Amino acid sequence: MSKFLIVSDNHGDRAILSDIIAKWRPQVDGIFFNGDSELAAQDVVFDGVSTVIGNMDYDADFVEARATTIDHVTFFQTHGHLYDVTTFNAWANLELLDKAALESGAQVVLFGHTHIDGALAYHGKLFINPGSTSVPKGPRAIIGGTYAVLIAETDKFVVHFYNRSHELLDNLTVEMAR
Ligand SMILES: [Mn+2]
Repeated sequence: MSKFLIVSDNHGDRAILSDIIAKWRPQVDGIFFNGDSELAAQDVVFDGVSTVIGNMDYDADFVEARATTIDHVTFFQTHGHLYDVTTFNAWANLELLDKAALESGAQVVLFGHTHIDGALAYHGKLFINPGSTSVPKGPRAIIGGTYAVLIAETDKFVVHFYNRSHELLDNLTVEMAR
């Protein structure tokens, strides 16, 4: 079993990012930050963290997208603004992300940008937006901010969402067979 921390869109709220990463670092096999930190790419908070650039990030050291394989799980990670993820009347537009994931052979697609938390099995891949830790939007904005933890078991993926106090939001858990 492997575990991965996924965080996004803290928009300058360095304290919550630092808090979440400090709490989970000893327990996870990988940490992903999906953009719009408004921090420097070399900020120590990102030590050992896989990052990408958001539309509100201005440090050219951030990459636009990346594919990463950890413990036999291949991730495609990007913020989302370059893949047209924003849409009306739906959680997200996954069309371009889906294409990019196919090209990189990814099983799991990580994005942010919309600030709307969620996870969805689509075209045999698992799409995860951890939501924004600090500027949440969408039907669960009242939670006040979320992040996600992916558990990769031999036969399935399980996505858990947490609030800023690290409390499990167990009604949001999503599973997908591998
Ligand atoms: Mn954002």
